[in-house]
Amino acid sequence: MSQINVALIGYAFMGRAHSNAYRQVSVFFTPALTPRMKVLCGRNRAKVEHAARQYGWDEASIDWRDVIARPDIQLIDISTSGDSHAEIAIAAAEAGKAVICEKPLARSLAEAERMLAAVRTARVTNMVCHNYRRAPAVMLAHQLIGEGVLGQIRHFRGTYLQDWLVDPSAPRSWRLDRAKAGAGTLGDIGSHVIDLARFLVGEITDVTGALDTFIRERPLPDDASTKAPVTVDDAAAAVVRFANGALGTIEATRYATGRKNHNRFEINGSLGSVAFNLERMNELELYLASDPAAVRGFRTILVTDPAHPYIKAWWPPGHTIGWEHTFTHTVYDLLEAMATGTPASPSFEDGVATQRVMDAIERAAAARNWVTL
Ligand code: SOE
Repeated sequence: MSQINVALIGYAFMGRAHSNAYRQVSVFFTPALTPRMKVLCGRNRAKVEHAARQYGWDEASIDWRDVIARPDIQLIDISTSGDSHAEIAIAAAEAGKAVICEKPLARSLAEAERMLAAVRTARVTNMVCHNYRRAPAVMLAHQLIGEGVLGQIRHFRGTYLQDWLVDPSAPRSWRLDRAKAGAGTLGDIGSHVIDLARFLVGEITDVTGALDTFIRERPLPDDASTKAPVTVDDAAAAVVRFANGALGTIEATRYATGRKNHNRFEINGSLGSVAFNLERMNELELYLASDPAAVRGFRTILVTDPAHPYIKAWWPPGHTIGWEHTFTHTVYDLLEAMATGTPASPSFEDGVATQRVMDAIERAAAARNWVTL
């Protein structure tokens, strides 16, 4: 088993989640490549040094360009705010490094396309971190749909509901600034729903939608007495058509009072349906029209059996797993892709496809019409 050196840029929420994944992956899985947690990189020296010690990285750095230039680094992980994704990813690709980038891939479709061009030219492994593909219950839904168990897919109904902006005094973080984030709720969590829709049902061909910003100014994070404008959407709703004829709805909001991380989808096919909710992520609901009438109904599968995707590596049946495991699965699959030279998924190409749907929803919302992709 050979080793690769990883550099992670960004040490906040996602940096911590990714660090945990690199630490766990070889403890539970046997990846063909073992990741060495070599360098953690961030802008604030004291904070990044502290985080490096706490998360278990060998070194800390405050200059991502230095890190990318190092010949001993093979994988660059971008867990920064959206405004630096493109610059870092393009530099990493040009230096011949494999890249994994947090979602949404970029702030705009044009930026995402430049990132895709860079990884294509450099022929480096590339991945966008849409970790929910790798919840075992989601992967199981993907398998069932692939095997035709649900028949012809007619509906995708995806909602990602959070409520952390209900309070008007919640700070205007970078996620609410278009210059830094690109899009608001549509990009931050709507992109996950779009990725799941594409993963589970297929390509989206037409969209219409509406966006809204309910609270237009908020206090700055480090100066509560100063308010700054919110320049992104707070909520997004879209109706979409898929190439295979399915009809879908996508809703994302940070104003769903009481909903914390309610990433839920339901898919209805001619032979059955599945439903998943991240807040009960060890379960998949399945309905099969072929069941005997007397017992027909949605059943809840506890997706913790060794027969289920990824579960063999963890605990005995019924010993549930959590949100952070989706990142470990993502890193495991990325390492396997690097080892075998096969494309990682979702790739930057998928990231661009998702970005194209987001862009179309924004255009449809602005023009109040349908947009064909
Ligand atoms: C915040 O809305 C956030 O952390 C997103 O940025 C993540 O992608 C999502 O998985 C959970 O919510």
